[in-house]
Amino acid sequence: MPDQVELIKGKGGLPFLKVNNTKASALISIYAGQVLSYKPEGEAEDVMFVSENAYFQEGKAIKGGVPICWPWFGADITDPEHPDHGFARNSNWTVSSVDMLAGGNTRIKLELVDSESTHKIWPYKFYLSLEVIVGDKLSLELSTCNKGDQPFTITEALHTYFNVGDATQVEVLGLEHAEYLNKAENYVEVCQVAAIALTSETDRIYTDVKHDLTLVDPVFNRNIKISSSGNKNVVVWNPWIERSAEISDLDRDDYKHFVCIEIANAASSTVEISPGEEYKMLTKYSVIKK
Ligand code: TA6
Repeated sequence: MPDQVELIKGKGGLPFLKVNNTKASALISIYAGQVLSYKPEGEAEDVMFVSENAYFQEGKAIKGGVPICWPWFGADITDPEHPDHGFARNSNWTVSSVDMLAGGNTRIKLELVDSESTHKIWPYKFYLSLEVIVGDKLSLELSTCNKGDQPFTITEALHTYFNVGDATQVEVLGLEHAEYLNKAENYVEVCQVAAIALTSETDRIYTDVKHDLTLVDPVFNRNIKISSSGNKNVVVWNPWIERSAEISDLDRDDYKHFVCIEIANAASSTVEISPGEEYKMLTKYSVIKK
C-alpha cells in the first residue's frame, strides 16, 4: 500500500481507506464501495455530506457520500420486496488495487462479484468495479461486466450527497430546458424552465441530460463542477422539511445541509449488457472557489 493510503477501522468497525496526497484527502468505505469524504487541498468544507445519524452496520445503507445504486435504481420492478436501490450499497466489497499515479493522484479500485447471496435476489454472474481517483478532481468510474452467458439489464446511480452551506440558497445549473419525471408528484412529466432552486421536496429524474452541471453554493463560496459520461439521466433529490424529519437516518434539519445530484441510468433508461460485455458510467467532481 503506498504511503498515501491507510487501512483503518472506521465507524461501526467497518473497514475504511483513508487517502492523503498533496492534492486532496478522501475517506472510502470498503463496505458498500462508498466514498464518504473528499476534500481538495486548502478547502475547509467537505464536498460530501454524511448524516450524523447514518447507520454504519453491515446490511444497511450508509446515508451520505456516494452510495452506489445497482443493479437497480429505486424499487426493483421485478420484486418490490427487494431492497430499494439494489444490493451494492449493502454489500461487502473488496479492494483490487491501490496505486500512486504520475502527478500525485491516488487510484483505488474496489470490486464486487456475484455470490450465492446475490444469486438469491439477482440470478446473474457479474463483476462490478468502482475506480476512484483522488486528486484535484474526484473521479469515479462504475463498470459493470456481464460474466454470465445470458444478457442482463440494469439501472444504476451514483447517489452523491453534496455538502452545501444552505440548500435553500443553492442552484443547480445545466439542466435548464431538460424534461424531468417528478417523483414527488406521481412521476408527472415537467420541463425545467430555469436553473434548479430548492423550495420544496424535490425528487426528479431528468431525462436527455447535458453532461456538465454546476452546483452553485453562495454560503460555502464555491461552485462544484460535475461532469459525466455513460448516463442518460440525472436525479436531483432533497427531502425537504417533513421527509427529513421522517427518515430515521437523517436529522430533522439535514435537508438544509445536502442536495443529491446523481449521475444515473434510471426509470426507462435501462442498460442491457451482453455476455462478456462491459458498461461504464463515469463522473468527475471539482471545486471552484469564488
Ligand atoms: O434518488 C432519490 C431517491 O430515490 C428518493 O426517492 C429517496 O427516497 C432517496 O433516493 C433516498 O433513498 P434511500 O433508500 O437511500 O433512503
